[in-house]
Amino acid sequence: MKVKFYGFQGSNSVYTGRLMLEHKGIDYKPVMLMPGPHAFIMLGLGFETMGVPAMKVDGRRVQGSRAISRALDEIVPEKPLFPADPKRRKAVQDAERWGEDLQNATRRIFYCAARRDHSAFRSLMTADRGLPMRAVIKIGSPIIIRLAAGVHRASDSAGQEDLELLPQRLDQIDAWIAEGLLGGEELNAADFQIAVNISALMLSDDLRPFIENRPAAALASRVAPDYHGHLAASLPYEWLASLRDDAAEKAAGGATAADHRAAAVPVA
Ligand SMILES: N[C@@H](CCC(=O)N[C@@H](CS)C(=O)NCC(=O)O)C(=O)O
Repeated sequence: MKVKFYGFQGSNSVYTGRLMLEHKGIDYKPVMLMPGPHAFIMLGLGFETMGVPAMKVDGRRVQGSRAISRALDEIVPEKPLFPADPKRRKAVQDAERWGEDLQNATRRIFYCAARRDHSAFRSLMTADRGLPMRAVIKIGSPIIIRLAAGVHRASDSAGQEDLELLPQRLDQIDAWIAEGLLGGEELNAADFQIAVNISALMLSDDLRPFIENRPAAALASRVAPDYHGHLAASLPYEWLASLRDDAAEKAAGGATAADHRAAAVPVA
């Protein structure tokens, strides 16, 4: 079997795809592209959209992390990414889809930070690349950031909303870990989809303090330990209010921000 895997350095969804290939023990040829021009290369190669990750398996094209997880279980049934039991399978599929929303939110937050500090973008996109690629990305980063933020609708208002929702999303991940849907003995497709994004968020000096003591952080370091790059603090202070409130409420006695919000709703 000949497998070619297309992506670019620093992408959260590409990292998910790579980890799943490695989990299956599949020998593959990585084709690492330059972010930006990758979009035209993907179309030129006959893929349906410009997005990565994607792979060719003996000439068959598979594009997108959720299509990749399904194709990998077809190709190599061992170490299944989706459990056989129908109820658990459905739960993993739903959590994986939910994880793709987290992936989109993570990308939008990243572009909001990168707009404010271009070195954050360069740090992720070139962590493992040689000098020539670093130089090209340094010159191209302002335009790539603008274009990619546009493609991914990473406006400031969208990023701010994603940060407001982050405590709820982290609580959901911690709850899934507690019930064994994530972080079990056998890793599943949702583990790979979700843990990568926790690792990505923890590259940010703004966000790491709100995540590092949670079960989600332990899952991230088990599943996705080698996300390289660094985002220095750059996000506006007020955008982190819901994370600060949530941390303060948890420190004050375990009641969650959601409990407080519910208590604040007047009962008719
Ligand atoms: N949700 C998709 C993500 C695809 C995606 O947006 N990939 C980015 C890289 S992080 C990309 O290629 N963006 C450029 C584009 O779609 O034009 C997946 O999980 O595969």
